[in-house]
Amino acid sequence: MAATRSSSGRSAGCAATLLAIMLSLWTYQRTAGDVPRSETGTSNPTCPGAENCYWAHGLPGCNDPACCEQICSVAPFCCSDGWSTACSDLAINLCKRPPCQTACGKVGIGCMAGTAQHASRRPVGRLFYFDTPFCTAWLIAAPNLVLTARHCVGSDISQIRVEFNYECADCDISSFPRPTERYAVVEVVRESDELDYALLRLEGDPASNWGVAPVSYQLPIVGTPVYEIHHGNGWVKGYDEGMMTSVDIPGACGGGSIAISIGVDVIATGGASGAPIFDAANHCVVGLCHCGPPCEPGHAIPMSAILTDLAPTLQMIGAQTAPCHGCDMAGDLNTDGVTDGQDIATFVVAIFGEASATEICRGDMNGDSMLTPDDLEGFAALLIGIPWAAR
Ligand SMILES: [Ca+2]
Ligand SMILES: [Ca+2]
Repeated sequence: MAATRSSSGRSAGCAATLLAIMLSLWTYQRTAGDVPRSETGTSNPTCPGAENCYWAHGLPGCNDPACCEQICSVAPFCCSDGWSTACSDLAINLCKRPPCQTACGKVGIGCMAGTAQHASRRPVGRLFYFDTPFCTAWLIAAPNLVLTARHCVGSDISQIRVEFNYECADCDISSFPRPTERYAVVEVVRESDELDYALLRLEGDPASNWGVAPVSYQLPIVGTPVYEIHHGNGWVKGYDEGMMTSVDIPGACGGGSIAISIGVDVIATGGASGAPIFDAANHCVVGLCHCGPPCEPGHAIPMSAILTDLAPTLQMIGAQTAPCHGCDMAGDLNTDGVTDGQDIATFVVAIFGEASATEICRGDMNGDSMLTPDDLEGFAALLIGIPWAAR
């Protein structure tokens, strides 16, 4: 979601960056003197600490020994008083971050491999402005339409790119992200300040490879379990889950023109703006990440409002969004409305290949949120008409 929109948050970030540059210059001058570390006596007994270096947690030190030493040598209060936002900003700027580290301590999407949540990730990309990762965007209609937050769209659209596949295959933060594909934005099709969204057209046909996310016209009720797939901090694709906590009218985060937003206790942080919020029951997008404080619960714009506003435009340009099939048709993997023998081939392909979220939620007969050969027994029972109540 958005970085906090308050001016104090923004100026604090700038000040931290300036401080980081000054401190790194100072560190460079110090190390240029070639004094061996063992003779300086600066090794800090607090390092390593218990918590991560890249976000504030209030405990002294952080868990990467080299990074902890480095930061506390230039900012001793990080090891004495506690790891504040100033310390995590320094770490982000000065330390060598593990390539598969995700923002705010959230789960990397690779940790979800095999689940329907993981299958929802492919249409989600990161948005660049002048080669800086800035926000999250996702494919909403074939062949090339993406949705993001309006406040993510800079004035020079020739400098906007959307990159897919910046994610890690598993939970190992020291591994390396997958190869990516980047697409230029060629047109802003429609945008709204009131609903903080922008519909962008990319070059080419990215949807043929990355798919599109199904969208829901329903306003979810408070308490609905949701999850978010995001590029918080502009880092590798992360995952966060929670629930819808409120319906807010008018908008949150000081956005006076915002018509409606929903509260969600999934993260709001810089870079996650524009991320899709999925309904955990049917894996359809119900919200667009809008604003909130760093690494804290925030606010989303409901897709029901965005789609109502977008419908005439989509109709005019002949773009079709993916309908929200949900999980209500158990066994109907080819989504033709009936569960019969024609679903067998799709079922087998989905088990042994990469299943879509719809395929997983319709084929997961034993209720473990995964599609595996263990689900075949329940599927067979369904086909021959034996009641199956495992999920
Ligand atoms: Ca079927
Ligand atoms: Ca299963």
